[in-house]
Amino acid sequence: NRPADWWRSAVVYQIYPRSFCDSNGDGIGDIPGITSRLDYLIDLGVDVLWLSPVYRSPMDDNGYDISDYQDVDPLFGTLEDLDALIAGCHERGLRLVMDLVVNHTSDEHPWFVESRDPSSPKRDWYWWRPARPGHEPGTPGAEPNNWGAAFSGPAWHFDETSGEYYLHLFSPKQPDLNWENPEVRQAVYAMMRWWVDRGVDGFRMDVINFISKDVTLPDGPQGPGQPHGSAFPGSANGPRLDEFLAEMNREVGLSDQHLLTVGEMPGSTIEVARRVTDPARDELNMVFTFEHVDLDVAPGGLKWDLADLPLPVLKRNLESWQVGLADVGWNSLYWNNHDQPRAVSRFGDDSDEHRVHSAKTLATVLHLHRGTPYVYQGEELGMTNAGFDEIGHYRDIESVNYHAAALVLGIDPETVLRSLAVKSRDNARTPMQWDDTAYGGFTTGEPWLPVNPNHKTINAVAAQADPRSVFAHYQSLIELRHTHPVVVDGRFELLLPDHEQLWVITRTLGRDRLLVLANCSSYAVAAPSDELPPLDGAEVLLATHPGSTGLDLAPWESRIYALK
Ligand code: TEU
Ligand code: CA
Repeated sequence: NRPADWWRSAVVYQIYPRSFCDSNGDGIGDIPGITSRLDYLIDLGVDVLWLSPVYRSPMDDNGYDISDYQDVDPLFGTLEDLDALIAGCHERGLRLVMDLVVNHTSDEHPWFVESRDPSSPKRDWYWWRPARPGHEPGTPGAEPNNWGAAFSGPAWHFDETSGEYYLHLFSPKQPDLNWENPEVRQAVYAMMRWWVDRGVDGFRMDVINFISKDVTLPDGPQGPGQPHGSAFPGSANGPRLDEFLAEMNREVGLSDQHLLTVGEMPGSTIEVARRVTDPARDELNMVFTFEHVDLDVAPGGLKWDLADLPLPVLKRNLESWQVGLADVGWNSLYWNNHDQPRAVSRFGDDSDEHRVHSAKTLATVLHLHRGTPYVYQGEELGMTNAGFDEIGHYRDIESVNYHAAALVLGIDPETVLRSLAVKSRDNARTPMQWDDTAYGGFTTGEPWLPVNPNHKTINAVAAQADPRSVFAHYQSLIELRHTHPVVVDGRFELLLPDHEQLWVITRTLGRDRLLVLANCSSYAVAAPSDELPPLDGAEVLLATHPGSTGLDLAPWESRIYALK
């Protein structure tokens, strides 16, 4: 029931279950809540639902630390609830993609519990290493190596049971699986087949380029004053990545069954993506690159070290991926997810004056690139960053740990709070804003994370009633993709690459030629007519400012033209 390559013309909607819709008043979103909102997704027009983890988990990293891959955590509901959601999707023509988190498990997974016994047959399912006294992780000359973990601290944790250390690239409660061990790989494939048999239509694969590491576990670069070295490049994009992905594809029937597969690949390059998404290699359909969401970082700094981002730098990065994958493979397209701040606050202008236009224009630009677009819950409403101004509001382990570590490093609290306000993952995790009632209609209880007070005006009910809403604009973009092959397959070209305010692209397929003219700034700008194709007589397919036709563009004004 899945045609070949169906995912090339699809639009994927990501749901972070904890924050989408609470059906039982405990303040935490759940699976029955999602099922109750499927008609909203049909109204938006999306084709696929990517569900962030709902598996049994201690919730150290909000479900990306899994203790049972084949059961649903009671917080989110039951396996029967999930079967009902899958059925609810399929009867509406929606497809459901699960989040596959297999670079690591929870430390409470039975596999790891068993592995802690040095004599158990599962000892080699994880990365266990000794460290000589005086060379403990985090000390100069650290053993097994100098890697730091993504959520602060060393990437090695001491285990009393065996007196050895285990590797965790994320929290100590997320031990890395050893994919060099064929037993690990077969256990993962068996679990994947179990989900495919249950009716899922694909997988989003969490940090999947980390499953192949440099098995010598070499030290990473360590700047002066940095307590740990980088886990890159040793922990990712290793020599067996293609081998493992091709084996997974064969063993699970990913290509045979036309399943949608998207690999999340922090630190991957276009060169890796060309290999991994090459259809002839039967590995994955597409990957999530991190290059464009790592651009607004001070050189050599962490995500918290803020830097401005000139538009030409952003434009050229997306262009490089368009060009790099034009003749082989396929792109994913995203501004947001549960790990990134809200696009309209980060790349747009979330002031009352410009929020709607900038959200629409950012969507127009992204959705007119070549690839499969991903819409993150609330992005279609123009939801904004959280606006938290005290550490007590934050819940995310990455943010809370960074705050503590930064204070120890002597960084002043105001700077830390400023960094969190701009980049914390909690910015994307405030509850979905359904209506203007208490807690935005997300819950009848106390929400696990504060609801943004702007839900009074930014909410789904208001948006669905307003033909000029961001929601309506996303509906039009999705409809355009479903009705115009040039949007899916047209050759991409970036015009005026160095212009600081204008983002101008064309898409060409046979005689069909679209042009996007976008003012991605909060200032009016005059587009240089001599550097644009002739626009007179061209049809405007979608515009933020209907009726506005001249080349003097208002702040955040954009138009999609069908050229003659
Ligand atoms: O994210 C991978 C990842 O690298 C992100 O943690 C990213 O580097 C960071 O959040 C940016 O600040 C995946 C999941 O999407 C994320 O939610 C998990 O925390 C992580 O893997 C571990 O499973
Ligand atoms: Ca609930």
